[in-house]
Amino acid sequence: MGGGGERITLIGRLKEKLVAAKERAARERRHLTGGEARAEPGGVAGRGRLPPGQRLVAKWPVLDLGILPKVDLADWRLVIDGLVEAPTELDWEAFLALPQSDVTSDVHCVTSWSLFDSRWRGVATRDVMGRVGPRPEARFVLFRSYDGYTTNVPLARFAEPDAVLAHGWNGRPIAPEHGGPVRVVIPSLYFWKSAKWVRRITFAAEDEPGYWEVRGYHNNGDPWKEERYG
Ligand SMILES: Nc1nc2c(c(=O)[nH]1)N[C@H]1C(S)=C(S)[C@@H](COP(=O)(O)O)O[C@H]1N2
Ligand SMILES: [Mo]
Repeated sequence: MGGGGERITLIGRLKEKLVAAKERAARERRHLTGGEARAEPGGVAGRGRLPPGQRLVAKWPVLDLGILPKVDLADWRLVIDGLVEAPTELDWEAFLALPQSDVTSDVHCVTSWSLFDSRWRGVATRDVMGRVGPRPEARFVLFRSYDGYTTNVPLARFAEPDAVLAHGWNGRPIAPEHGGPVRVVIPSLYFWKSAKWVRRITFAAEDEPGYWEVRGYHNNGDPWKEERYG
């Protein structure tokens, strides 16, 4: 066997180890503190800006399944389907032709780091909804990504005004390892709910737990309620 094959096997094993470690953390309910949110200067009035059990980081960590899907802009497509009036497939040009928004928000990862003040540029999920027209029966939104990852959120979370399909971060294109060309950002939920390399968004009547949700993570994932593990 050539070196390439061995390398793939090694990466496969490292990936299995990483996933196993995260599943173990979920089983042992690690990172659960039950602590109080610390008051932060400049925080939302009446509550701290750092959710319970979180600590602030200065640099944005990379976390994923260890697969970096290569998505050329020429081949990139985003499918929006399910319970909508107008199922849509967007190429890169059509995506950029949608209204573009800039939203600043904080990131809270279940592994307990938080990052303040990311400036996201992209298409607000409300504008996506305006384009496809979800039917009244649609109550959940399911994401599928180019690396095979999946995750699920209630429609109400998807529809929040600061939720965005982002292609820019702090004035630059989102780096491939952080989910570029386009990732989901839903600031009110733990970051595992924000699918990187998103390729399909499906509106549904029924909920469908995603990759981490079936491996011990909480189905809701609200950092203010410390919904880390299910
Ligand atoms: N497509 C995809 N999206 C993903 C993941 C993944 O493995 N694949 N991991 C999730 C998890 S567990 C986290 S914490 C964040 C990490 O995003 P970051 O690497 O940009 O910090 O992405 C989330 N979105
Ligand atoms: Mo994560």
